[in-house]
Amino acid sequence: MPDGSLTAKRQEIALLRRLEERILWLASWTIHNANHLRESRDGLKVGGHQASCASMTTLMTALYMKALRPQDRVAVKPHASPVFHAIQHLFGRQSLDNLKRFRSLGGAQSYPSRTKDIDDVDFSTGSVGLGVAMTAFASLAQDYLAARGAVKAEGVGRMISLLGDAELDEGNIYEALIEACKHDIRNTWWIVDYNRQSLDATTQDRMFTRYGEIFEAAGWTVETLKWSRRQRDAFARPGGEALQHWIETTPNDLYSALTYQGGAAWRERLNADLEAHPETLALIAGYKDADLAELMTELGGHCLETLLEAFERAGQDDAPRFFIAYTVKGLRLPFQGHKDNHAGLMTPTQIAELRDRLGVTEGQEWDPLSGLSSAERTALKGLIARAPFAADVRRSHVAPLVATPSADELLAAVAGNGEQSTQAAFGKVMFEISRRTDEFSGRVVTTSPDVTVSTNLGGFVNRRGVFHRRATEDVFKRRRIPSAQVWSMAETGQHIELGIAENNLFIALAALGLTAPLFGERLFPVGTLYDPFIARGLDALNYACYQDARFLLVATPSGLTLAPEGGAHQSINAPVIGMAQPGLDTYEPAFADETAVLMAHAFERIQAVAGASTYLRLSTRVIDQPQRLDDAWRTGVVEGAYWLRPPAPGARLAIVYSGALAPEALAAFEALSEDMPEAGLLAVTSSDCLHRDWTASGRSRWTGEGPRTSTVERLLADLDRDAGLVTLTDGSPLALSWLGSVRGQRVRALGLETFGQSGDLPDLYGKYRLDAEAVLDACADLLA
Ligand SMILES: Cc1ncc(C[n+]2csc(CCOP(=O)(O)OP(=O)(O)O)c2C)c(N)n1
Ligand SMILES: [Mg+2]
Repeated sequence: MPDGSLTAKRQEIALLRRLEERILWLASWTIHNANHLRESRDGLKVGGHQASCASMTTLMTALYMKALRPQDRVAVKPHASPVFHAIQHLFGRQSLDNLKRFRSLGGAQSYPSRTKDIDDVDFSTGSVGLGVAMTAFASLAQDYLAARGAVKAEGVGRMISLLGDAELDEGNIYEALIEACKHDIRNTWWIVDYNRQSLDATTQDRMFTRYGEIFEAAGWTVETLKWSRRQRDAFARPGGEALQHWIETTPNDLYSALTYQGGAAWRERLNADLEAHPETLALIAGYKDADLAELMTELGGHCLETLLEAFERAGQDDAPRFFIAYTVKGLRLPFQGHKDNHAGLMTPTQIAELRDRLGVTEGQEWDPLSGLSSAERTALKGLIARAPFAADVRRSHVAPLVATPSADELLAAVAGNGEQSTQAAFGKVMFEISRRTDEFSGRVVTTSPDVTVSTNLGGFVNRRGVFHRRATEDVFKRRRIPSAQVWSMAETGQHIELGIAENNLFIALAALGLTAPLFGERLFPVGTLYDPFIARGLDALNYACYQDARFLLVATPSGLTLAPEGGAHQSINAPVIGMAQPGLDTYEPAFADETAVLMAHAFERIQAVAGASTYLRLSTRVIDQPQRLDDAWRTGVVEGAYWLRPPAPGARLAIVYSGALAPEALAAFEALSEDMPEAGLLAVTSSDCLHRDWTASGRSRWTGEGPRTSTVERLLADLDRDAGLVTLTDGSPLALSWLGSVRGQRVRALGLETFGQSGDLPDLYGKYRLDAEAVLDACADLLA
């Protein structure tokens, strides 16, 4: 390299270092302000993680100021949020006011949030491990779109996760790694802030080198960034080798303790341990205490030069990359390396000391460039402006609306009376979609964790194929072996087959459900799984909803109705999980036509501005379908309930049911109507929507929005004020028992409160008191 460019490079690194110090400062000060300066009204600790931020500032400076391009997307380590906000502030994308209000209402969020932050967060983070997996599935979603020409080659971005080393304990990372390997994903970087400290303690040495081996085994390129330029230079000097060996073999906890104690402690220990190496002792003697401490602690992840070179190398190809960047938690802060530093906050004296050390002017703490010469200010501003990531490019997109099929069109797919199950109806609608030639059907993407066939997605997949970057033929088909499933794989396929890791299903839905804002291309993701196994991926489901990803989730089969499959597969709490999950509308239809109407509704909700995702809880139970006399039920199905048999005015009893137990409710109703012809039978398709609408109508009365009557208030007003309600659901009775609160009517709630077991329906419904007889007993009890 000619001297001129070498000098220019060194100058740039020096400038970047200055900038990095100011990012460290701004993040630290933002946290300090929230905890020590801003008025506290509740006495609660505000928090923020100064040590975790300091561990990552060099990494993030190198990334955001040099390596990142506008099309790249990042999931930031949750507790490095202040660093992210500080950097976006430098880019002019985060307001000073929001930094001042960090962790207060409307201010910068504690952990980066797509929906709550204004500074262009790509992926929300918070629950450690999920953001990591999210980048792998975002990469898969990008591959899917790229294969369709919807993302152009030059627009393909890197999906980057910045993670803490303790985050590597989260099993979901390895589930995602396996899936990523199967799908041969590219353009993914996982960058570990390897400070060897978790929340509680220093981490175990036993995993040392293992992580790299795990990722190499999965086909990733591993970049271990252990040493800084300064260290490599020192190790190259006489006696340096023994010093390097000493660091390499020193346990994490001792290294951390000495990092905390500083130069004199380093010297004492090194002199004792390296007694037999006179050259090394001489080398050490050449350093002043402060310089020695710096030499020992400025690891690869704190060396801009090392990081920039590594990112440059990685940019040469699209192989997935795992960076192990050695760092020190809290580097340059008074609690650096201390095992208890996770939630540590600098005192006012300590932050003043840091301010002076970094040359920030007292009283101008919010000016990130205060105290610098005007030449330096200009140079730093130029550096920020030249960052590729600073380009004024639209990064958040609004995808054009796509015409979705009407309820009538989907109803046609399930027409025909006779007996049907809701799960089969779902399969028929999906099959109908697979036959359509419209834009919508081309944008539907299905996915399932190894239960594609058993959840009735097979028909869709046969026609639309399985997506894979590498095309493969269905060998069974080629060899003419009869099979109902044709599974040829190609880039054109519209089904993403996942292994049995339900957590991955939800992360995949999160990524596929965000393609509109991330890539400007709307997909209509439909994911299926067995209802009880929603619990397996619950945090990931919450994560998907928290980011406002949009999808249709079909969980089937459900409840005790799964009969012979037994207690391990019979879901109980799923309806309540669905009700309590924001961003997800939970429905449990009983009939095929209800299922079709709800699917049309779900597709509309996917792209509505104030829409949501939908969860359909379905069943394999084949039941008689109702004769419809008019279309009034259709609105009710979407709103959450309708009278399958309307009560006479002032009726003193109603049976209320959800889902697969409709025949038992009907049988009880018919038996009852001999004595009580005025009773009603209420079909509840969504206790979730009913409940939300009911609380909203209550609020509207006392917030002065003007009175409005909710659907459930209107429906129950058809009954006598003192009427009794018998509710019946194949799950926790809690899902419907609240109905008694609407008008103060008495309730007997039937449902599952103990684990189920194998059996046939008559036996199980009898034993668990879900049959018509149980309903009639409950009615009698109410009327007594
Ligand atoms: C799923 C989940 N469990 C627990 C936590 C609480 N928590 C936040 S950070 C953290 C560990 C931090 O260690 P590391 O990932 O190494 O980050 P560092 O602060 O050391 O950079 C824990 C346990 C969380 N955010 N998410
Ligand atoms: Mg750590």
